[in-house]
Amino acid sequence: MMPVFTGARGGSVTDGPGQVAESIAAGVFGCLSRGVHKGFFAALVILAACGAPRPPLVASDVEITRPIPGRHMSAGFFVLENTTGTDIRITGATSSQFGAVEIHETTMEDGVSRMREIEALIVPAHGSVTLKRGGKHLMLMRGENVSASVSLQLLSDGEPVLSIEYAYPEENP
Ligand SMILES: [Cu+2]
Repeated sequence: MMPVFTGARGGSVTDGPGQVAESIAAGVFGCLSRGVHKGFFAALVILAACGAPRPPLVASDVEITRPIPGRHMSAGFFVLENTTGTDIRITGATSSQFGAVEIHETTMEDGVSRMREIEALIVPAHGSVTLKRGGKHLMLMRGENVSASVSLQLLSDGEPVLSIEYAYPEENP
């Protein structure tokens, strides 16, 4: 009885950790190599399987200006962080509260501030991009029912990759 028990126990102890380490390594490698390519939902599933605590894209310091009266136009500023090992390309955004959302960049040309639409916003692997006044920003046009909050979805090649919810701060009379 003793030799059998010891043998079985010894075998499981020596094999166990190696297999676990291998499957963790495979899972992490899967996260890094496949996370973004297959789209947001696949990335979520893979990351969840790995036990990774953070989503692929994180938005912080969100500010959306109040629509300009009569023009129904707002600008969106925030920091976008990419927690994955693959660049993420933001190609647009949608919001049910706006007729159109474009990605813009403000530049100075001969001392004059101009803004133009840009094709995509690249959030570099393990890096971030900052949308700010005088730089890249979201332009939200033809706003309706934009009094208390704004809800928008960032798209990567047509697929939603991040929802942003923004509540306007209370206005002090
Ligand atoms: Cu603009």
